[in-house]
Amino acid sequence: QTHTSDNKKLFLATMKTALALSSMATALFSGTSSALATTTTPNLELKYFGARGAAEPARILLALADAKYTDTRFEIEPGTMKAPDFLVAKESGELVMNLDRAPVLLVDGTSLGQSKAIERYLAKQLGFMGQSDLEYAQIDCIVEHCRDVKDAQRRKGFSAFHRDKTDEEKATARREWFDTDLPAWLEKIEKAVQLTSGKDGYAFGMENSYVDVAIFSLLKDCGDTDMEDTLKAA
Ligand SMILES: N[C@@H](CCC(=O)N[C@@H](CS)C(=O)NCC(=O)O)C(=O)O
Repeated sequence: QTHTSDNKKLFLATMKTALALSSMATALFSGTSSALATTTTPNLELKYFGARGAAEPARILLALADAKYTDTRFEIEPGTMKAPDFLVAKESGELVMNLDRAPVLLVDGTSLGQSKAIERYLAKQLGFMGQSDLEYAQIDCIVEHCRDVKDAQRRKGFSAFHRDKTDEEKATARREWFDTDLPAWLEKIEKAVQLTSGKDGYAFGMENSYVDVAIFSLLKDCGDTDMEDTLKAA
């Protein structure tokens, strides 16, 4: 079961929204990955829940490269949040490399855990990590900035998962985040990207890179409740 074209269609549709910073990511699917043409992609299987979550950037990288892979999804039962196939996979030892969690990527049968390690591996394999060790590090650097922003948002603690705050405290934290904190982060990232972008629409150099995927994930792959405010902050 491959979801490459569905993923691509979803992206093309959602990327139509105009954004300042994420105009970098608008061209995400218009280019091709140069390295892919010369690289033989191994047999890949990505195992994750039937949700975007921690696997989506990896799926995006695979879709961008038109790479074939098996997209195994542990479906979550509506209402109960239970995923019986996940429990089966966990019991059978399939998820040991991510400490009994998902995602796990199988590369010709070899198991790899940790979503960020999976993303880096795929980005490198599929030609989205630049042309040299230094470019790799520059790309990695900006991707880590995007991770810092996500971590900072989590620390702000206004999502439904945070039960230690009152609704009023959450509303205040939320307002601060979207009115002040997030715009300040994005302004800084935009300055960094101005140093690495080689062409309008690309955050690094002149073609799609892992940075475009990270920026897209940051701005366009957040939950529905945060989407409008995130886009406004951008
Ligand atoms: N740092 C790990 C975190 C993995 C993780 O926490 N996965 C969650 C889903 S996003 C999970 O499998 N939760 C189910 C469980 O722990 O039982 C990664 O990025 O891969």
